[in-house]
Amino acid sequence: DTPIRLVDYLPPSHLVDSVALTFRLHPQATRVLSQVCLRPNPARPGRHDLRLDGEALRLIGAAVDGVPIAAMPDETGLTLPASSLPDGPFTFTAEVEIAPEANTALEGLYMSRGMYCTQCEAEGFRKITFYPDRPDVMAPFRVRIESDLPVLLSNGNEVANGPGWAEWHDPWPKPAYLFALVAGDLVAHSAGFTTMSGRDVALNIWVRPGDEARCGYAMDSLIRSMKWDEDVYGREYDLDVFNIVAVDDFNMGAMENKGLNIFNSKYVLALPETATDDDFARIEAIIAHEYFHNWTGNRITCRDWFQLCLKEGLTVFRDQQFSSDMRSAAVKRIEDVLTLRARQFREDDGPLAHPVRPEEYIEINNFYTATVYEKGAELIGMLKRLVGDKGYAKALDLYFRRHDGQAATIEDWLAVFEDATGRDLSRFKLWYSEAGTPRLKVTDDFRDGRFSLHVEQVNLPTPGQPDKHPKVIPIAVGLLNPNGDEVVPTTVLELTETRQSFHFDGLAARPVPSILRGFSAPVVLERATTPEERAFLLAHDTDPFNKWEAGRALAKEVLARMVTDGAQPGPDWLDALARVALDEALDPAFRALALRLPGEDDMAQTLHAAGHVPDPDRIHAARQRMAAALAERLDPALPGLIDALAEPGPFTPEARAAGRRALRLAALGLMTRRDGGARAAAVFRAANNMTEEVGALSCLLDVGRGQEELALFESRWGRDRLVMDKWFTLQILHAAPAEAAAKVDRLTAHPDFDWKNPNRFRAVIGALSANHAGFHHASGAGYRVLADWLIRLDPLNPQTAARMSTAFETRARYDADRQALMADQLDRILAAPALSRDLAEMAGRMRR
Ligand code: B3K
Ligand code: ZN
Repeated sequence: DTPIRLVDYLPPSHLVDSVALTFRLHPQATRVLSQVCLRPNPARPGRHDLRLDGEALRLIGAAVDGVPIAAMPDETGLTLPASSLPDGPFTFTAEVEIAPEANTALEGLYMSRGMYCTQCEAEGFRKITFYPDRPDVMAPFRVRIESDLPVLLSNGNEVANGPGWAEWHDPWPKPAYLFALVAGDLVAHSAGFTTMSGRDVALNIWVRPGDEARCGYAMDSLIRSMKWDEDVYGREYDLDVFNIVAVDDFNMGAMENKGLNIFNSKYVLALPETATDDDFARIEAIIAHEYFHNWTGNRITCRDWFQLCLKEGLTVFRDQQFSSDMRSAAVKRIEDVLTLRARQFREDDGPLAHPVRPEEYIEINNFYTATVYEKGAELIGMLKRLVGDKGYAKALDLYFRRHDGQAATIEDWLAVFEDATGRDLSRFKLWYSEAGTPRLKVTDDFRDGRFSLHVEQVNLPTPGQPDKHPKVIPIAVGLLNPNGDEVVPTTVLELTETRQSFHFDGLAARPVPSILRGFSAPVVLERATTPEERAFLLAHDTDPFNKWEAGRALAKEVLARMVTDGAQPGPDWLDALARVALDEALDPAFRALALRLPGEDDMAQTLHAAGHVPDPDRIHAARQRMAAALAERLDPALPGLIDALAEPGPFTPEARAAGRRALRLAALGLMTRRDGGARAAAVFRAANNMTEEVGALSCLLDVGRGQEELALFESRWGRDRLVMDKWFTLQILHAAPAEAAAKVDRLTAHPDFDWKNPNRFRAVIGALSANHAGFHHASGAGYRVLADWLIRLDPLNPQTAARMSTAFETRARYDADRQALMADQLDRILAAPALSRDLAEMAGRMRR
């Protein structure tokens, strides 16, 4: 397969003025009739062939302006020679047959437990009919669905219906990747919203009968999102109806199809008894994310798939803003940075590193990555910091005004900021084209009242990019007096060169700097500092992110020493952490985050960066000892903490209550290491919500107990798919390192292990790679069982198989034996017969 390159972009040969589709639904033989009105694109002068994408379609017949044509499709589509086409507007009609029931890839039109649904992003529409399937071809769609199923949905507004059919019209021109169709035996949880200009919008969340009582939180999140986008961005909804459908078989989280968002049911359905606080937070964020796409993605879309971050980075940034407004901004920022480091820094550090705007791909579905999404969002955050809140608001207004209805590029996006603020962003643009996480080396000195920070940026090579340039890096800094008061409030320093010094004058004493406040740039800060200084910042920093970060850095240093020299954690760290954990003046959610020990994969990454070869077993053992030491230090306070944090009254999913539960469970985890699990077993039995049920069970499994509770859980929830996913995951996640692979074998033999369901597959196989010491067990059994399952899944569902193969991306960190074992498995994958393009690209990049 040859790569597609950004430099080869050409505007489409033809534009589409309108599309009319008729679907005669049938599980094995759905007929799709299409009528596409096209005309030559004035931006591509001359006469051109028309290429229509189409895959796995049985062509029944096609015509141009009503005259049948003898068309012979190839593997990927159909070419209509220029000579056969009128030089003005014309209509292409076609009838094709497809088999949704046989579609296991879950891309295009497929079936999930008796219901028809679609997933077209990025290139799934070509599995539905022949069409110029590229995002810069936008058209209004009219859709007729014929089926005996009671609920028939498509994009836009419903214009007519009758027994066995319905017609939909979407007036907003859109690319084919935003097309959607749903047909099924569904019921709606409904509500309404009046927009700021007075338009009444019907809101429906469509689910299987029986699930309608689980939609309340998603609906509430949707209404808050709609209001927030009006208040903060001035963006209003633009159709009479907004439909959301929950689907059990879905490759990702959700999809922003115009007016008809399709969701993995996991991110819609929630009751206190079935969903954890994390589930509630994710539902809120994903509902918001997909809704926000209506403007950043749908009204303004991407010119080509290289521009994916234009919609994804911006929309992630917007959903992060929304969640921080709904919840605690400090806690949200810490959680986002934890994810960024765990997923994006990891990606940037290995063979899969790529720029936020990639320059080539083989399979675009492989580029829905943490780099495009999460680093893409960080770039927006940096831009906002550089131009200020007012400049950002002006730029966004201009963006919506200038590009509404268009398929835009990163150049367009940056030009809007330049035009709105007068700032030259040509250097900033490097963030979009160069991969890798910059390292900042910072030293300081103090002389005659002047405090200086000397900053050097190091941009290491990444695959295909040996030479890098210095980036524009906003570094938010504050200075604290030795007594803990802030002498210099947060100031943004702009690093633009490889080396630069910044000075602060008129200081009475040497201050303690708080650097990279709020994590103002996606970089690794390297600064030799003392544990005392970290403890000081943990106690006194006024910036909540850096307060947490100081404790985090301290914990990582302590843990690193425990791994490398077998040391025990000293009293200083334990005391500093205990003070934060027990400080009633602090937000419980923040205290819970402070108590969360660094993860094992994170430690492996950190140790590797510091020049060590990480040993997964030693990291695991050291982390266990660290938890035990912390439990011992906090022992006297734990029962009181657990009692005091019990929530009186009924469960509410809001952030305050969730924060209290998080701290309570953190304390329970420590207590379990002291009392043998008695308290956790009691909390498990008394729980009236899934957060505490699963939380207490995790505490028990973590110390090798909880078998009885697991059985109880299974008998209670055996018929609930979403809850049972948790049951599967927990057992793998908490399996002892030597037992993890065998546990996968046992659970994949369980009658409820439905490997064709992506949620269930991820619940087991995905959990294995999240068990660091288990996956990397020296026997190689973890690597083998993962490869076995990827090879098995790939022919059915290449997208999910390819995504999960990223477990191997950290190969280069480990010892030669483990590296060889992983390489063997990648070779096995690469040798699999009929390997998909998706998995071939991923395994190939990781094997290089
Ligand atoms: N845009 C979709 C992701 C599509 C993934 C295609 N493989 C969901 C989202 O980011 O909102
Ligand atoms: Zn998105």
